[in-house]
Amino acid sequence: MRKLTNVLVTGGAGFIGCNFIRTLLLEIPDFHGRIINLDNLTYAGNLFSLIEIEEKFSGTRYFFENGDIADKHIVDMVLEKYDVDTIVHFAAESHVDRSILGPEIFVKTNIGGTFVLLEGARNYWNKTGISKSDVLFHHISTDEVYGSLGVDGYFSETTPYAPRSPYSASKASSDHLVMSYYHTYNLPVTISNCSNNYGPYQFPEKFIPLAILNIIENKPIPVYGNGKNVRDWLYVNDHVLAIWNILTSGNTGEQYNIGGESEYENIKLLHILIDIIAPKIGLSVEDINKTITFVTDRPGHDLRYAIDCSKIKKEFGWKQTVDFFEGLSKTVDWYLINKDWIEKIRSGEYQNWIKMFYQS
Ligand code: NAD
Ligand code: TDX
Repeated sequence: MRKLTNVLVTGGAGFIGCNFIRTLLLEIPDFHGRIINLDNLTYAGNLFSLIEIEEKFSGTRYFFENGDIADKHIVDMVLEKYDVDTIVHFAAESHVDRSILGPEIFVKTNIGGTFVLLEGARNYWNKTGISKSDVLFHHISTDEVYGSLGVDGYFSETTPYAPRSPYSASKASSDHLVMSYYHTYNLPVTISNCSNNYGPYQFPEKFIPLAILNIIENKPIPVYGNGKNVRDWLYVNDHVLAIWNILTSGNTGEQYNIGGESEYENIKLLHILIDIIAPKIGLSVEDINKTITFVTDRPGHDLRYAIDCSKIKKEFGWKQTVDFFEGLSKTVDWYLINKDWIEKIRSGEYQNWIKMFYQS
């Protein structure tokens, strides 16, 4: 089992990154290391998601560095200051709709930032002379790199890349860069490509939290196109546990697909969500149904994603622990309880984005 001592988490103030940090420090007794969270707090990054972690571990097992992964000086400084041996790279621009409106930052962060991190790791680990078996660069990627499925079939680790949005193209490029560092420089890397995550702390630009909040606030719920697009939903904590398996036992140079095996058409998902939420907020299903609003489709909207995750199941015995109904119900409860978190993230930048998106 690989030992993780000084773990650099990039993008730890975002949705999956904060769940990862919380789980490692609060729920995994086998993890004894320190976590350094490098995040430049874009609209999607929020330290409010890590208050408990700050209180319990700041200065001992948790450290926050405010900085851009595309800034070489900051990356080099952080690697050296904390003598980093493991990098878990979440930081990215992550929303497809934003990439359609403004692709440039996706290229800068997702491609440029990944390049700076790879170079930093290569140089720092060469300089210290640490054994290759004691370091790892793990890159978090997406199933969207594989493109769009028809009604049949699954994405496996050998499916050819065919990204179709600026977001997925930037993630595909970063995956290629990561693998090139393995083959060319023998940098110990792993990559995971996962399906749509949902759960606590997700920024409400993504479909599930957006729908939950709009239902609670009696606002229209936008459904793109005919609502027949299919996504494979993975509860965020199951994703985190899969990453933990890869970090501790994954083989370098390998790619692992992580999926929920829980496929739903968007419109079907929405009806399930409404059935779950209606009794919790004392509204009728019929009244909430009236707020479903079909809107213009996303350009290049991928029809279907579905992951074949047999490799990670077979190699690590990993499996999903939270089924979709249970996960959705937990997620709804979380958003109902955590109103202060919602208030916080709705200030400033968030408001500007909502205005820009809905007026365009
Ligand atoms: P997110 O948008 O919620 O969080 C991204 C985080 O990265 C934020 O904290 C942000 O401040 C930070 N960040 C952005 N640019 C940065 C930069 N230049 N320097 C430092 N920090 C920066 O994203 P997420 O949903 O948590 O996704 C995390 C990773 O997982 C991403 O790489 C994404 O592509 C991938 N992924 C996400 C999903 C999903 O369903 N959310 C699915 C598959 C893959
Ligand atoms: O308002 C909406 N209405 C709607 O119908 C939004 C925001 C989305 N949708 C649809 C588009 C998709 O078919 O719902 C589906 C899910 O949309 P998103 O939540 O935006 O996710 P998606 O585009 O599938 O991408 C997500 O999964 C893969 C993440 O945002 C990516 O970071 C990840 O790589």
